[in-house]
Amino acid sequence: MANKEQVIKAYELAKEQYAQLGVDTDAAIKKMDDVVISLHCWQTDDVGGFETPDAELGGGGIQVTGNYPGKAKNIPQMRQDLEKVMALLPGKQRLNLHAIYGEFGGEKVDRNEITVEHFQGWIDWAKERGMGLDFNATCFSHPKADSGFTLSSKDEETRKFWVEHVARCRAIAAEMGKQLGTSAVHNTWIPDGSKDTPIDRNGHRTLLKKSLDEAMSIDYPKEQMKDAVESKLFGIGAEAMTVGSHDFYLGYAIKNNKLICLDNGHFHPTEEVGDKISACLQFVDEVLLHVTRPVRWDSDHVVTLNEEVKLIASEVVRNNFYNRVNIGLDFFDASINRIGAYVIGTRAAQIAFLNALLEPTEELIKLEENENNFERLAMLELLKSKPFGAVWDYYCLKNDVPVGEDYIKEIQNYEKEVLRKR
Ligand code: RNT
Ligand code: ZN
Repeated sequence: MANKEQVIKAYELAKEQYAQLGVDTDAAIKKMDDVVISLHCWQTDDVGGFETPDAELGGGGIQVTGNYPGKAKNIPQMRQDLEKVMALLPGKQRLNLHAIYGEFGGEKVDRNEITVEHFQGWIDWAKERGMGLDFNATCFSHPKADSGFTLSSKDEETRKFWVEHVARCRAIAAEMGKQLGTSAVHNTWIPDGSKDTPIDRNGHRTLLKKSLDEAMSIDYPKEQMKDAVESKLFGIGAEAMTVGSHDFYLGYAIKNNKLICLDNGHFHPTEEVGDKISACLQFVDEVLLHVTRPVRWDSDHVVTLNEEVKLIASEVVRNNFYNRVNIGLDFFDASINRIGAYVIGTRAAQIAFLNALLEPTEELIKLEENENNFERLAMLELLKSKPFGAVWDYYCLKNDVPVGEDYIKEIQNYEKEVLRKR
């Protein structure tokens, strides 16, 4: 168990060291209130959802690997897991739901039939906890997605089916935002693409644009819901062409003032999402982030504190983009304890933000403007060995959540007491 006095002592020393650089650690901790992370619900059960008791992720070019015991098998278990996760996280979270996680009461409710009543339980749950919700249409794991095309399908019945689904999901998101008093981001990601070289790229993109226009024909107040569209480079089984590419959606978002969703697993490995934030925000009001960890491809590994995530956090912090960047997570790992995956990944993202807040940004900009580029690089290197962990531990202590390695034991106990008994 972390020793409280030691954590405080270490923090006091760290505070002095950062003060010498002109960084106010107390202010950095305070600013963490503005860093609200939306927890993706789908790590609880490997993107299965509860349309049927044995629902599984299917198609769509995304994949879950692993069969670690203890996954949530129903909504009460899912809520229990999410409550455990949140009890181990400092700061405030939102919950990001997918449409397949409705409470369908054992009935067959198809995607073009869902309504807010299937999500009222979630809204009430979120309300009790003072949390916001975000939402996603689910355009995969469905027979009508098996052809590899949904909103961009040339089969009119299929296309209309998915238009109806997305339109309903937006209405549900608006109702969530209205009841909870905090705007829900509704994100549209579709798997559409082709394994081999297609001929009619243009035909499918024309249809996607038409479908988005139809699905988004109703305008909701932005205090209730905000639309995001998520691009992708390629998926498994859709290697040759993705209909909803970055160029496509960035264009769509700018033209229609929608949010562009940047998932850092969805670009060429040498591209950096951190670099895209300030580029996109010149032309759209807000962006949505899907923070993830691609390993060689869009593998959705648990987020860790790497250079990619640090740059993303720094770009938000340096530019005060807290109100323009919505932070969501997107990973699913079934090979390790799922609660552990959430806690590691969310804490890694939070650590990246706190780390970014402990930077003397104004000083660094001065160095840059004076072309003191040796000094700028030296400072960036020196910052890496500052006692950042002491500030993080103190932040956890202040939030009354496990400090340092203490969360490991908690998760082991939860596994023994709850997960292994499922
Ligand atoms: C898929 C997208 C998408 C999904 C979730 C489950 O490549 O990243 O965001 O991961 O909707
Ligand atoms: Zn994503």
